[in-house]
Amino acid sequence: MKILLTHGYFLEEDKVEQNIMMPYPPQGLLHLNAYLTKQGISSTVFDTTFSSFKELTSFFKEHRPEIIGIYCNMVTRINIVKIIRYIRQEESLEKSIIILGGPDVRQHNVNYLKAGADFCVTGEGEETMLELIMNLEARIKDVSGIKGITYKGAGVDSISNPERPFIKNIDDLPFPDFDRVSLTDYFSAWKNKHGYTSMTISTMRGCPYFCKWCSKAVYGNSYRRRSPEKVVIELSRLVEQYHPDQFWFVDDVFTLSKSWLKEFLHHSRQNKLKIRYECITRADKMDEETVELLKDSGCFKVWIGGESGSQKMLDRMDRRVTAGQVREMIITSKKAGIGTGTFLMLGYPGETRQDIDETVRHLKTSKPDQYTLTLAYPIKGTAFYMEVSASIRMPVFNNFGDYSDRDLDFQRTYKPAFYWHAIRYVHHEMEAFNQKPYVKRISPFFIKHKLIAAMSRFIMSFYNPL
Ligand code: B12
Ligand code: SF4
Repeated sequence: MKILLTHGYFLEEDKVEQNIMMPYPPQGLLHLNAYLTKQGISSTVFDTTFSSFKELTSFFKEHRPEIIGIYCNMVTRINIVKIIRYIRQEESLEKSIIILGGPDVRQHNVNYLKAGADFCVTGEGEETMLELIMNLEARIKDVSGIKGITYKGAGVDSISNPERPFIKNIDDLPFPDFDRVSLTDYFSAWKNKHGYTSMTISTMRGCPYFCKWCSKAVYGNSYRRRSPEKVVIELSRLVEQYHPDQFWFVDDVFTLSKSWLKEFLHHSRQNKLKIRYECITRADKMDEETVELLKDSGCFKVWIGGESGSQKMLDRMDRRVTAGQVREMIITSKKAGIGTGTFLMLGYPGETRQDIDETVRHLKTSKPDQYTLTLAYPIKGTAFYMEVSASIRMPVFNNFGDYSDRDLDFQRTYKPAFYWHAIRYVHHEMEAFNQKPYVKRISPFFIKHKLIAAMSRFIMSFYNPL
């Protein structure tokens, strides 16, 4: 059977990313493709990132794939539904079977089936996709024995088979093949914007923590890790084949295991692997020794989950880390010469003006090189979503396929407009703070930022908790 794997992210539609310009190939599809190839099943990857809806549909019409596998996340949902509807109304694709996978599927499988998909694969995709394809190729209609799928049943909207257990040894999985996408397009985009190139690699699946807002739809709370030897072999091949200037480890908590990191460094040295990389981790899984290991193995930037400078908020999120630990590890990493970034969010339930002030103080004390600030949004399936579900306001166009979870609003501490000013306040306060000391008091930039920050903070004071 002709099998096509694709997704629904089009860079041309994403104005924000066009400005940031740090695109990466779709790892999930490449992992799936590599696994199927190893099992003797050939599949084509159509990477939509640098393409368009029109090009994708022309490809469909020209090649008429019998199986179309699509990766779905909450943001691309809108395009995925559009793609499904297109396939369903296109006569030449009448026989195409649509299989969906990825993080958005678990909570919305019934909606995706209603939109026209045939199968939804929850969790890890490799083994389920293989079994499903083998069934379809053998024209076996009974799929009741295939774990991890949801499908339409006679007289019912959906039937969900039991969950598939996680793959025990992820070292057995083949390396993704980046030749299946146009890496040249990715590298050109990076080079033009930043002057260097970057690639991703995944070494772990799952995370054993319980942060209430985090979606665990694919890998749950499992923690499985590839051996450092295998990771070094994959990295060495990628360096030899593609010569990227740096890597991003897409792992949830890169420093979760210190012994893994030690072995990783050991094997990197043994194989004379020299890379530059950035990674994400938690402050409670770091100490001075970890920072040294990061540095010695090539880490140039560590992103440390921060979320809030207020301990009250961290506890409400069930982060299981202290704001002090986060500050300490940002400072320690900087001292060791590693760049630092931290993620912050505003508008989590229970957050007050005082908590936002604490977040600003937290940033001023730890001085990370970079931070991101997001207005908290509840992803379906998370504990955060459950907590606020009674007050969730659906977007005006609330048909599935018209909105993503990012568009969901709920009753926060203050009215929505408050957060517009709060985000402005944090950004401008920090811009002013980050001006070089000698120009601080006279620079027009400093004065501008300070004025906007003061005005925003002043306006914030007029809002009372609802
Ligand atoms: C890397 C990453 C990104 C990169 C993506 C780069 C790229 N092109 O790969 C960037 C920075 C762009 C990004 C952005 C966002 N991300 Co992100 N990201 C991740 C991260 C850390 C790793 C993804 C990854 O590569 N995993 C490794 C691969 C192998 O796993 P996988 O993709 O899940 O694939 C497996 C299965 O899903 C399945 N599968 C995948 N595709 C298919 C297709 C078929 C047909 C089948 C059957 C199965 C299948 O099989 C695969 C192998 O088992 C995950 C967290 C995580 N640990 O997974 C979050 C995650 C996917 N991101 C998330 C979010 C929320 C976002 C943003 C919305 C954030 C924001 N506010 O902007 C944006 C959305 C961007 C967009 N427009 O699509 C959420 C998704 C939640 C959800 N329910 O949809 C996650 C799960 C983080 C979290 N825990 O909350 N992200
Ligand atoms: S936010 Fe990070 S540490 Fe927390 S559960 Fe998600 S992946 Fe794990």
